[in-house]
Amino acid sequence: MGMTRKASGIYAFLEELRTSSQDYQAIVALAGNPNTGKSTVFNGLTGLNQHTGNWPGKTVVLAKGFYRHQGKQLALVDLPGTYSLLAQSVEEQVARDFICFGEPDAVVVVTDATCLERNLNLALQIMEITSQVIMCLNLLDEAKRKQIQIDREKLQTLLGIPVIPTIARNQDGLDDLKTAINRMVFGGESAHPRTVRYDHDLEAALTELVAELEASFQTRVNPRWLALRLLDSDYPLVKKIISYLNHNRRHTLKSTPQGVKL
Ligand SMILES: Nc1nc2c(ncn2[C@@H]2O[C@H](COP(=O)(O)OP(=O)(O)OP(=O)(O)O)[C@@H](O)[C@H]2O)c(=O)[nH]1
Ligand SMILES: [Mg+2]
Repeated sequence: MGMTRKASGIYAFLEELRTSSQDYQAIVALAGNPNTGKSTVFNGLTGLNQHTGNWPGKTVVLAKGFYRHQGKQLALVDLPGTYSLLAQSVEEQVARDFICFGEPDAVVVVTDATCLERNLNLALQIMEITSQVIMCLNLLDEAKRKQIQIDREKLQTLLGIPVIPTIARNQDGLDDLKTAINRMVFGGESAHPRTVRYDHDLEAALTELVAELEASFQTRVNPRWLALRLLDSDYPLVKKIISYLNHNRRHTLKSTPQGVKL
């Protein structure tokens, strides 16, 4: 992916990661609601091989680390806890920007098995952006204590993404998580996340816009999600999307999506 001449935000962060002394073959993001055990998973995976720093230009602290599994070296980024990616807070913006424009090779969404329903909101939003998603179903010991049983197989089938049960505090399941990540990133095993469908008029507009985006840009971000956000008219985000798309331009646009100034 190209870099802006004067890198800022996500591009500055990626530049910093790229030029760090550590080699890596893939970038994995850890996302999730606050307090679901993301940092515990992060620490379990990276051990002491980690650094924290500020997100360039914002006062959000972000940890990045590295680990090795089955001969592969991976970089892991511990994103701020968020309930949504329809970003209002700075934390939400940072998490969203990383997932959308950082093009991580996989996103692990860490969920709290004791209140899965609330956590699914963010999981579904991430699944709209990328098909490279794995769910880490954490705090299973707490769920068990509260006599909550989760049918993992069914959840996996319904969502269309791998679901890995963990008790991160005891390191339980973290090896399985690492293997699932490698399978997705290096084994070419893509997930097929369930698609959220909207009403007829919106779907019709989306079909048109998605075709245009696909013809003009090569992106790892789902064009359907980009089209949805362009239709949202969230102007600061639209500006970021345009800048991102300009990095991924296939050829000069003959026409622009309606209402969007390039
Ligand atoms: N019982 C139990 N506790 C856990 C588990 N995983 C994490 N915890 C605990 O849950 C608390 C929150 O964990 P963190 O890793 O800080 O959660 P986080 O998602 O990084 O939180 P934020 O960064 O604030 O969003 C800590 O006290 C952990 O020790 C687990 O599987 N079982
Ligand atoms: Mg944390």
